[in-house]
Formats: sequence, structure tokens, C-alpha cells
Amino acid sequence: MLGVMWLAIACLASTLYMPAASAEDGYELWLRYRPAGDAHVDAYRMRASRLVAAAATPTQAATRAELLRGLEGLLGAPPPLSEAAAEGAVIVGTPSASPLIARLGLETGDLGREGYLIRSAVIDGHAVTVIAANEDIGALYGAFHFLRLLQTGQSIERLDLREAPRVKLRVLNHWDNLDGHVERGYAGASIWDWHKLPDWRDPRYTDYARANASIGINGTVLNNVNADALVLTPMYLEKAAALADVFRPFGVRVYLSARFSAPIEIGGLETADPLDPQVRRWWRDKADEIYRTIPDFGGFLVKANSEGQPGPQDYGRSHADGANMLAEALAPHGGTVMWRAFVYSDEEPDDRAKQAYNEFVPLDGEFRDNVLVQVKNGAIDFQPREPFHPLFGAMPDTPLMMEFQITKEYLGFATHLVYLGPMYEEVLAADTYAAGEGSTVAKVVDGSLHGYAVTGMAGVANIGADRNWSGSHFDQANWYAYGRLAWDPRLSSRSIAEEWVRMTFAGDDAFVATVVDMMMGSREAAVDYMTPLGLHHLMGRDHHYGPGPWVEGGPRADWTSVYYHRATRAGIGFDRTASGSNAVAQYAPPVAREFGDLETVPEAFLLWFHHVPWDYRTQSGRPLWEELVHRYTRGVDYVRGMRETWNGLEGDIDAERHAQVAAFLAIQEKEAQWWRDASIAYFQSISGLPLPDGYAPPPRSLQYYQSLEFPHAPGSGR
Ligand code: BDP
Repeated sequence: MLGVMWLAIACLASTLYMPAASAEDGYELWLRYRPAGDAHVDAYRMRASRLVAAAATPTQAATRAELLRGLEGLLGAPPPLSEAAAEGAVIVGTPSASPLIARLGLETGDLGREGYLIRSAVIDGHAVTVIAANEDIGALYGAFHFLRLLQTGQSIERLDLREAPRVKLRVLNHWDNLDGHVERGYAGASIWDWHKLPDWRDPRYTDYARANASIGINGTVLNNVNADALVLTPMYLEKAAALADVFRPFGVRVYLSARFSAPIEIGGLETADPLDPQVRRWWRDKADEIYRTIPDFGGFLVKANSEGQPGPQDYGRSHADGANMLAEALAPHGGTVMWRAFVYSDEEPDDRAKQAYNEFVPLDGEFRDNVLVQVKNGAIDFQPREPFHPLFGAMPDTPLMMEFQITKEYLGFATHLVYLGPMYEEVLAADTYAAGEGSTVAKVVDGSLHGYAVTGMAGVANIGADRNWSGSHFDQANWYAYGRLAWDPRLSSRSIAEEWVRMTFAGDDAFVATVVDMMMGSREAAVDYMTPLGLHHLMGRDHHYGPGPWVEGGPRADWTSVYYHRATRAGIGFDRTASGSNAVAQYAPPVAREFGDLETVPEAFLLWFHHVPWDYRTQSGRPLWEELVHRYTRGVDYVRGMRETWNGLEGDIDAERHAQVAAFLAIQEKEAQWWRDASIAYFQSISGLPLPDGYAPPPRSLQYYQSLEFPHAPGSGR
């Protein structure tokens, strides 16, 4: 009877429900929970269901609320809560909190703290779906997975899924300053309203935590790696504690970037020497204070002796000395130090690509157990394409964590549609050969190659106060893909894109295939129109907006473009073979041979590792100069194609989001064209070669492109 009544309410409610094509602003991300389509028979079966979910702890309450919200949205009305099994019921929880789950005697040993299983079962003669975990947080992750099955139109019959994260620390790095400016942020100001914290807890913080939990992110570093020591003062610790309170039910722990010289700046000491007893004591006291305020504080992220930041080398000490001092302070509380390997010296004349390796490999094995060394995916700096960082595979006795950039500092800011999943996947799938063939970067990062006790992945966040969180609708996919890959670095970026499109836009198969195809080629297109064939670091100075292959001079050579492309009348490219900087020698021998030999180097890395003449014959048969022009042009063509494709999808989704994406694609086309034209004009001025037949000449002079200035481009460091 109750079931029938509920069915009637559900039908009524679903007719009142907003149609899918109503205005949307992107705030709901991939958690929109719009009604499942008529064809979705399984979902309709759920209408006769109950929800069995405890709410005795904050995480249980969050789990129950999410399932109610999700099922209400997807099915038209929330399922009634129940304590007993009923036909079609969803039963979520842990054996200790749920008598029904305990009765099943499920094998959950391998799920760990955060894993879960989702299984179709029969209880008291009723077919039910069980979401079970050892701990509340696993059940929450399982609930999100179950909702994802419904959102993506998958069958919920005969379920038998087991999931546990392959990486332990799955962390966002916010490069947010305390004044609200986000370094390399293109989605507005910081979402942290430091001024109103701790008293005003913006509901958005809860939605932030929900979104992160839905993809398994379990930590967040609140402030910029170029850190302000103030964040470690009592006033800011209280603010951070308020955020930690909001995030806790969702399994998201708070971390802070620590400024190495904080003992001087806020502690009144004369030195920050990591071997000085007073300095060590200061950090121990500081850690104790932090844990009194934030009992589950995650730990510190540190950028030291890099780009002017203070660090242990200021006192003649090593990175290990510095990291270990902080690790010792955090250890009694279970905290972790994430020590960045993004270092390159002020004076060092050596190839910048080699410096992190040279600095850190000799320290392998010298770090305390609670230190992870955080390594960017490539050896330079988040370029559109870089070969994997040679540190991966080279430090078997030190847990290395991956640092990806989600915000698109070098990939067109928020307006370029560039899906980063393929880039992350390409790096994770790269073979380091550290322990023979198959020693992928993913296996380094998930710890399976070297048996790391602790593992991690960091993503430099693309989140800001913009209503759509990420500055554009498609940039949400990069946050999503990062989280999914941090959970399981072996996932395919295509399947991630598919689920994201279904949840974010619409589930029609043809629509999904079209949009996913468009996304999958978008990163290669950006490589083409910005830095084809292994070129890198050619963006405008400082702000990195638009082309600047002519950038030279200034404080240091490795902040210029000419340092990286080395173009002359005779040829182009950075010789990193034995005849040049010999950076290739930092890779395991099979990789070094592959990259170091012109016969075998993947063309995508040609000019990263080799200096070749302009008439060098590329794989297509075209001479290098023509191949460059061809690729620049191909990149612009791809963007034009994306525009056409997207315009053809009008009406398939809500007009509001469709229009913004269309407008941004128009900006992208304009800027891709600018990149192509300015780059060709510049390299032509160096090579002195005529434009190959069939290619349009740049419409403006090189001087024109060089004269453009953008003093207020967003996201600059300051
Ligand atoms: C570069 C950014 C700079 C960051 C630095 C870092 O341009 O703003 O501070 O990396 O990662 O990509 O520390």
C-alpha cells in the first residue's frame, strides 16, 4: 500500500519536475541528479524501493542525505526510509552500524578504510542492493558510486562491485592567497572567504566537500605553495579549523602550505635552520598547537628553495634535513609532509630540466617515513606536453607523489576547451623501465613498483568563486578526471569523460559520443596550436597568456622562451642528448636510448630532446619547417571543428550552458589562430624560410604580435 502511494507521489512529482533543458549555471557540477530517462527501466524499478541508511554519525548523515537527494532527483521523489529490507531497497552502511549488513557476513577485509562493495543480494526474500564498507567513509564513497551508476544509465541488476582506492592521499592543492587572489586561478577569487571565517561557513564549502567526496578526493591544501606564514598563526588556524569541520564528514582532511621561514616571521626566532634545536622545538610546538585546533590535520605542503622561497639550503642544509624536521614535528600526530621537488637553483647554469633529479636522487632513502616527495608530471613546468619526469622510477626508497596541474596555466586558461584526462593518462601510462618493462609511472605513484608504504597524488585546483566553480563548464571535467585518476591511476580518460558527460550534460548516446570525441582530441589540438613537436615554455612572460616565443632577457635565462626553443637560422630544438645537456641520461637506459636517438624518439618529443635543422625530414615526409606550420594550422582547424560540432548540439542541452560553451569556443578559435599566426611569424623570422604552399600567411606583422601586452591577465603570481 505504502509502495503504491509512493509510486503515485513519485509520478506526480516527476511531472512537476523541471525539464532537463531548463536554465543551468553549472553550480551543481556532475551531481545534478536530473530525472532518469524513460528508457531507464532499472531506475524505475527503484521506485518501489526503500532506503535503509543510518544517520548516527556526521558521515552517515551525509551519506543518507546524498542518497535521498540523488534518488529524489533521479526518480522523482525520495524513497521512504526504513529499517527493514523491502523489495528494491537500497541498504547502505557498515557491518557495525547496520544489522542487516552484518547479517550478510560479507567479506570486506580487502576494502580497507575507504573501500566499499556494491552488491545485489536477497534479504528476507527481498531483492535489495547493498552498499557496504568497513568505515562510514567507504559507505559514502559507495553511495556516490551507486548514484553514478544511475546517473550514467547503467544496470543496477546483479551488481557485484568492489572498489578501494589505489592511492592513499588524493589531494587538491589550492594556490590561494590569504587576500583572495588565486595564483594561476581562472575561476574568479578564492572560494575561501578568510575574512568571514570562522563564523560564516558558506554552504558552498559543503558542496565543495560533497563534490570532492564524490570522486574520492580526501585532502585539500588550502593555501598557496608560495606561502604566507600568517596561515600558521592562531587566527588563521581557527579559520582553517572551521573549514576542516565542514569537510570532515566527507572524508576531506585539511593541509596547509608551510613557509619554511615561519619561525622567523611569526615565531620571532633569528633563524629557520632545520638543525637548530630552537627551530625544531618551534615546529614541534606549532604542530601540537595545530592538532589541538584541527585534530585530524593532514600535514604540510612545502615549496622550499625554489623560485625565491626560503628553505633549508639557505643554511647549507639539504631538502631531507628540512623535510625531516617538519616530519618529526608532525609524526606524533600522524601528519604527513609533502615536500615538493619543483626546485631549480638561481645560479645553476645547468639545463633546468635536470635540476630536480640532480638534487633529489642523492637523497633517496634519507627522508622520514611520513614524507612524500611531490613531483610535477614533467621536469619543466606543466607544459601542454612534457615527457614524464625522470624522478619517477629513480627513487625506489622515497615515496614519490604525482603533482598534476588541473588549472590551465599553460593550456588556455578557462576559455580553451582542453580536456586534460588524456594528458594525465599519457603520463601515468608512460614506462619508466625502472624495474624492467611495464614499470609505468602509475605503478610508481600507486606504490606497487617500489612497495611504497604511503602513496599520493596532488592536483593544483582549478576552483574559484565563479558560479560554475572552474571558470568554464568543460573545466569541471578536469577536476573530475583528476579525482577519478587519483582514486585509480589506471582508468581510461575516455571512460572518465563518458561518465562525466552523461552526468554533467545528458545521457543520449549520440550526444555523449560526439562530445567525448571532441574532448579526447582537444589536448592534442592545444599542443598543436601552442607548442607542437616537443616545443615548450613559449607562453607570454609571467602571465603565460598567449604566445611569446620571442621572450628573451630578464632576470634569468630559463624564464625565457629562447632558452627552450634555441631556434637559429640553422635549426630548432633543445639538444638534451649526450652532445647537449644530456638530460636523457636521467632516464633508465631503454628510455634514454629511445629519447636520445633521432631514429626512435617519439615525434611528440622531437624538439624537447633534439636540435634539428629546419629541413629535417619528419615522419610525414614533410621537412620540419613545413611540419611545424602544418601542425599549428591543424590545431586551429580542430578548434574550428569543435565549434561547428558544438553549434550542432544546440537544443540537446540547456541553452544557458550551451551558449557559454559556444562563446568560449569562439574565443578559443580566435586565440588558437593568434598562437598559430604569431608563432609562424616569429619562427619564420628566424628560419628565413618561405611559408610552405597552401598555408595562409599570418595576417599581421611579427612586431604587432610582439607589441601586445596584458598587464591585467588573470592569475599572475605576485
Ligand atoms: C609555476 C607557476 C608559479 C608557481 C610554480 C610552482 O607559474 O606560479 O608558483 O609553478 O609550482 O607553474 O611552485
